[in-house]
Amino acid sequence: MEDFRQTLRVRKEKAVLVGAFLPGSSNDDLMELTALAESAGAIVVDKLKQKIHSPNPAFYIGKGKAQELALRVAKNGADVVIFDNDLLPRQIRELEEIVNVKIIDRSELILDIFATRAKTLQAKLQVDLAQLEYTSPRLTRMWSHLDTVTGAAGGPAAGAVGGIGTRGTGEKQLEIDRRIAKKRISELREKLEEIDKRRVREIDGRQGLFKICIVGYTNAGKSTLLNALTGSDALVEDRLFATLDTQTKRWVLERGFEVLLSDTVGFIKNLPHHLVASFKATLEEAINADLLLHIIDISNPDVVKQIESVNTVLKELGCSEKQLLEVFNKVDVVPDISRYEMFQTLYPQAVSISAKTGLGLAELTHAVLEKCKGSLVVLRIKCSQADGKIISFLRANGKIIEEKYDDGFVYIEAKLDRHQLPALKKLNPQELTIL
Ligand SMILES: Nc1nc2c(ncn2[C@@H]2O[C@H](COP(=O)(O)OP(=O)(O)OP(=O)(O)O)[C@@H](O)[C@H]2O)c(=O)[nH]1
Ligand SMILES: [Mg+2]
Repeated sequence: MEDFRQTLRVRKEKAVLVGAFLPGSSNDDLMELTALAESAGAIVVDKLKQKIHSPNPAFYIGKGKAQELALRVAKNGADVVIFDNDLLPRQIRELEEIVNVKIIDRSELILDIFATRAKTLQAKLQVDLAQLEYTSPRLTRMWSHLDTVTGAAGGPAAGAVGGIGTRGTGEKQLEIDRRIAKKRISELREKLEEIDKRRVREIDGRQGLFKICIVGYTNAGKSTLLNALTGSDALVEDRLFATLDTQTKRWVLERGFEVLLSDTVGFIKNLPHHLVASFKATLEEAINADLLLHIIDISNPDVVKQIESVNTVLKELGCSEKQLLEVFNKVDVVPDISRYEMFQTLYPQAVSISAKTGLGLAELTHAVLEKCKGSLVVLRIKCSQADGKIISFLRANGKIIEEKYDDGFVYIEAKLDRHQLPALKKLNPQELTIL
């Protein structure tokens, strides 16, 4: 049998999409899969759908449908078939035998997109790890895949992989593959742990400021909002998973009141399990945030499912108890006003904005300020007049209510975010009373 799965990349390849719908699952025209395939660079040439009662163990879809698929692939001169469903390695093999081109499932496609978008070393390592864990049992030969791993992340395993890769196939080869994969997986885990430790230190260093994290379905407008609120230039694109690396910026809510705002990787329904696991560090901003802004693309017909998926991922991350503010974005292009009004009734607290036009951003800032202020404390402090650090800390991070000078000392009454207390205490004021 020919080996199609030497690389799972789909860039510039002609793709036929397949969706099998089980009872109860929505028959959704494969819109999201189309967007995903295009995001990965493929050209969609045909789509095939089938309602099934249960997946066929050999082909997932029915045998007759698999034969029809083979004909349509041949007719379109397609290079790849992309399934909306996650397939077992056996199903991939059997389908490839009938269809004669590479078969990829939804998780592999998402992993492929992540692999192309990863920019920082951490994101690259995370994608490599997820790909190795998910994909390696599915490859008949792994060299080209391991080559991409090596190309992306580098590392000492590089030479060894290249050498062995030239030695031909067979059972023995498969065993060697598995050993290499296992070794590489543990190397990647170690490297990620190192980076993780460094990140924890960085995050500690920023302790004190109120932390807000933008979460939401991919393409909801998270990066656009970060840019609009902080004047930064995060990448904005009309494609799924434009952002893979977290960016954190300072956001001045009002004079003297600054918070940290982070943009994160977008969520998607049925996010491959391995990806959630390996992206936990990237999503640390969400895990550590004091407030989550859940950006919802209210113009999207699939908005209900998107909200559910985001809530599911937040739950998996242990964030379901966090303070959260829903933000309806893209109100400038809402297609159906009555539907939008229904959502407003369902989420009475939600703030409506257009990150693109700036509509509603003042209201959003106000709503966020209210949430932050809920955590303000009033405190009285005594410190030496010569101690400029404490005074400037309070001026920069809090609101000074009263300031008196007496006998070489300063007595200050100020409002400060509760989360900034540890940072203030580190500056060793002579007396600190919380009122
Ligand atoms: N009409 C309209 N388009 C918007 C609005 N906000 C964002 N967009 C567009 O939506 C697309 C996605 O925006 P991004 O900011 O990249 O979305 P994201 O949530 O960061 O997406 P990922 O990083 O891919 O998860 C871009 O084409 C934006 O121009 C809005 O308020 N109105
Ligand atoms: Mg983004």
